[in-house]
Amino acid sequence: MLYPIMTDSRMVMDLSGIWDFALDNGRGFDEKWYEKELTDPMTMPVPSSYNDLKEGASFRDHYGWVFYQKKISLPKAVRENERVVLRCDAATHEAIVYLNGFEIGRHRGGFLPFEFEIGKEMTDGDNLLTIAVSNIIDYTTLPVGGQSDMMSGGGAGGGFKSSKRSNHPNFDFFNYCGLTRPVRIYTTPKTYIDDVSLWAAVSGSDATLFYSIKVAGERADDAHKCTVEVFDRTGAKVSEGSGSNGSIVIKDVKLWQPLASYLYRVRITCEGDVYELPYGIRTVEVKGNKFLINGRPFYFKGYGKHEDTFPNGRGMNIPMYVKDISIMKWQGANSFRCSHYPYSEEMMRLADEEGLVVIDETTAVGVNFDFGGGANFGGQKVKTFDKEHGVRTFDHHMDVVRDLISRDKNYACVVMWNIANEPDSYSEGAYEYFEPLYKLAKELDPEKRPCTLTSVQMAGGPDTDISARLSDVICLNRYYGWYFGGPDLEGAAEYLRKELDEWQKLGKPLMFTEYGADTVMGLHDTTPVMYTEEYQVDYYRMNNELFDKYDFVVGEHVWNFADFATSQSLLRVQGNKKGLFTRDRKPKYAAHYFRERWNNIPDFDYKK
Ligand code: BDP
Repeated sequence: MLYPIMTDSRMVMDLSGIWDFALDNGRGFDEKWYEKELTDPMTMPVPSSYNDLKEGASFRDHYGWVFYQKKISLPKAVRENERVVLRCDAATHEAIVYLNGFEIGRHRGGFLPFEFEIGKEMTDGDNLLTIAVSNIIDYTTLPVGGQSDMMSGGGAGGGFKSSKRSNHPNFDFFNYCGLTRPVRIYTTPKTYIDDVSLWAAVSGSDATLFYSIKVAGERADDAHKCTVEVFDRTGAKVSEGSGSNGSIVIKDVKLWQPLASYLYRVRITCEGDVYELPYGIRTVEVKGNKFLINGRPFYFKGYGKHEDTFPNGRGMNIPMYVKDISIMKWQGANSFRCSHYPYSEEMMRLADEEGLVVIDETTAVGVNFDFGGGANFGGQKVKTFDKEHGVRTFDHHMDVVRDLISRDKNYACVVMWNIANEPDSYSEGAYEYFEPLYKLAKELDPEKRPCTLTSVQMAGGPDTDISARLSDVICLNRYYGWYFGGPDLEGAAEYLRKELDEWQKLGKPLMFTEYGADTVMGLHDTTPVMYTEEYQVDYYRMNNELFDKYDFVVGEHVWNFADFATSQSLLRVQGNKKGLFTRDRKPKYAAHYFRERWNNIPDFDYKK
């Protein structure tokens, strides 16, 4: 799906601002709140998560639907002569869109865009736009929610069961929701460029740029006259071609490099529609036990992250995106992972422009019933892929892979697709569940980027974890010295060494996509104890010393870039405290330790 932009043939209208808002009291749909203006609405900014913006636990933890409303209008000439599209960049986790009381579409999944044509439904004067958004998570949604509190350490103990209906995330981040990214109206001509796929091959100093353009709308089936023009950073045209499928050569290509981005501008003109996108040319390849970018062995230095800031939760926060990338560069990092869902397109475009390398991830977190000792159906232990009671996420998971690749395939920053975070990749049914997802990703990605899943510690080694068979790069989330073995760092190191010895035999590259220790800023000790800033540094030193000994370890992503909000539990002190930075981006002691380390590790050829 194309990012909405203004061109000679397209307009974009941003609906950001204060909307009317109401929590559903259980009667919203019966009383058809979407048919008329909400009574006594609250004020609510879009884009944002709503949870932390008003006081009280019943508001923050509201379970179910909410209604957003705004009046919109457009000049008649635009409605009649153009194709008018309403685009919602993210509604967490499900949305139903109404215009003037009529449903115009619905969408499942909270982190990817969706759009509907609305031109024909719009009338003169005000039009009432209502977007109902649900935050319910269960065994059919991604991320996955449960019927009992499934996170380890979560909830009150002693067999206490709350009678309150509420969400029980099977994942470790606060279930922020709402219209978290922009809602926009854009126009195109009636015959329009629907999709553009670009990919490139580099040979010597030249590149071949391949393109495939999809035209849709009124005259979709006619023969199309498309032109493709490529401009360099100075605005000079460096190549051009015609037709909706083809290839062109770019002489003396300037490659997109980690931390040295170079973006061409590709302009497509087709049947009166014009679309432009920035495009970086680079190659990615897994060869032996190395991860190559532009033919050279790359070492990932960086983080697992969250879209998480106060008070807008997972709401788009452009200044913080810019600040985060600035901090990453200060620290000598070169990459991050979009844990645990696709990030906003603004962040992806920024990463492309700033040269940050990105591992792009689906919303599949919590596809694992082992957390908290097994999913609880009246005390029975249920297997994740149990035919009767297991997850029902597969079809939706396929859709998410499809939509993620459709949205992000043209970003140079994206070097790998992560199919799922810490799924059950070790029990019966796992291979059958995951193999088609990997296959689909390879099929759909014009560039055929490497695919992976980030493996949970319980998955064990290559004998038990199906990732060994499916992943191009083995990605491990490991907590040796924290959940496992902490505070005995020496003992934990022995286990980590043994595990690395096993994986090494596989001959694939491996990276750590999570490792970390909760650390409350301001807690110190001369002899480190858990939760102090000194322990966090000792923990990382122990792990890093081992990573450095293995040449097939191609990267380290700490968990986490910054502290972040979670559900409440005995193991969470006002959130997850594994950040190198606090939630407001102040460095802990470990941030300085990594700054020193990473500034001395080259991006390429670290391990010869
Ligand atoms: C891993 C998860 C991550 C958690 C982290 C932790 O992938 O989402 O936040 O552990 O426990 O299991 O801090």
